[in-house]
Amino acid sequence: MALKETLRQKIEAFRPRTTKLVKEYGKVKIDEVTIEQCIGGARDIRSLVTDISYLDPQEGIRFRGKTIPETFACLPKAAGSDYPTVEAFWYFLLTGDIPTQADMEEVLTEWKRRQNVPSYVFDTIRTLPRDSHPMAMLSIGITAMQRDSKFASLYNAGKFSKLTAWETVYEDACDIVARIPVIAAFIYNLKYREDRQIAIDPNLDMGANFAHMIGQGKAYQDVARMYFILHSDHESGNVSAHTTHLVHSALSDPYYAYAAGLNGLAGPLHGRANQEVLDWTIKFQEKYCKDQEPTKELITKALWDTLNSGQVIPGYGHAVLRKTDPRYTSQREFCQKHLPNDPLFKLVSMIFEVAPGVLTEHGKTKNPWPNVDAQSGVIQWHYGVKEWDFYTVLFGVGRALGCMANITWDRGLGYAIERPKSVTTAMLEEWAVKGGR
Ligand code: CMX
Repeated sequence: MALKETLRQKIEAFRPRTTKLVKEYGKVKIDEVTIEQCIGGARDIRSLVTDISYLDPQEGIRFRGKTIPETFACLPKAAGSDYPTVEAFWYFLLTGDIPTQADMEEVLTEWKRRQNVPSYVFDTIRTLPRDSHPMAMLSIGITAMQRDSKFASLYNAGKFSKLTAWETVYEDACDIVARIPVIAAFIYNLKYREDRQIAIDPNLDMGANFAHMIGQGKAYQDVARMYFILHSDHESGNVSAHTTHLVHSALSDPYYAYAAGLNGLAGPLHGRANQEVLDWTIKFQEKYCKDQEPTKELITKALWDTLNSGQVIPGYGHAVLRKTDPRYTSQREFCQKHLPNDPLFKLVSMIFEVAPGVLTEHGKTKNPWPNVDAQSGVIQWHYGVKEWDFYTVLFGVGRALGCMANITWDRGLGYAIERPKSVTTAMLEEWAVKGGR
């Protein structure tokens, strides 16, 4: 396949850069660590490398050097759509090159070949209680597929080689990104559509096929494409990307690694925030807006009630960003174009006007601006995907693209097992008195 060959050339051409940095400049300092960072979640410590995306605190994410609007503009589009196919984006994330139409179609054909999920995966998910969280179902589905891992087979056969192991990681990565939307659609139909499953349409690209498989029409196709691309990657330190990288660094195969990443994504401070946002907003509507229109005063009160009860405002704040998340802005622009009069969108827009001020007055968060999760659920809700505990699964389908592209490169460049050093509290106390280590 041409993509794999392109990737091979790129990885081989790139390797000497990493080798040279370690060999010749390995002792050059690029950061120092404070006690606050050590206790406070390693915030901002530069200790991970990725060339797939970079997150600037002011500007937001760039995929392979391009902003979100630039990314959407430069890639081949789905037929009759303003949005690129997810397949085109995958090629771009992996290689950094803008695919031609032919490159994109090759990925499309390749994913069709790979997307048949073994029936035992569905059987495994079906045995779970129907009220299991869909993220638990997704994670179990990915773990169940581990027996198919080509990387694990290679390792078990004693054929692991540092130079070529990335090839089977790539194979697993492609299988996972091709199959995960099919598993997600299965979970959706199992949980919310009385197990009425819809077969794959082999003529559709990934986003359109996902729309088809959850019983959605044409209008939702771009929602799926946009959603999966926007949620794909956010450099390497976030919980899902970092967990996937960490677990794979032990040479656990991509199935184990991504199931672990999904388990991290399921946390309310990370991917589950999109579910929490909808929950918060709908409860607000039910409590305050039965007989009246929402007002800024009512929203202000509800936000303070949340803060005063010790909870966070979901969808606001970020560990790295210090401005409105461009992934929020991109989805907001979609709403302004396609659903400007949706009452929930209007309410979310009003929250956007009020929440940053409330959070600033509250005085704790370093970033009072909205993140990706503040806007995403509204779009799903508008198109009839109202089961908000499913929203993190959608995030997980998109995040697979970034995590899988990253671990393919991790193996290509032979990154080491991750193993930071821990210290004791007594050591920190001693160094605190001495003013340093
Ligand atoms: N509402 C209330 N308080 C908030 C807050 C929010 N939205 N965001 C941050 N804070 C608080 C923190 O809880 C922390 O309080 P303590 O000092 O009492 O522990 C303080 O402000 C400082 O936090 P910070 O340095 O600004 O933010 P962190 O890097 O620690 O955390 C994040 C980042 C995203 C976990 C946090 O902003 C948050 O909890 N936001 C709400 C949940 C959310 O939307 N998560 C999704 C993020 C995007 C994603 O990964 O999907």
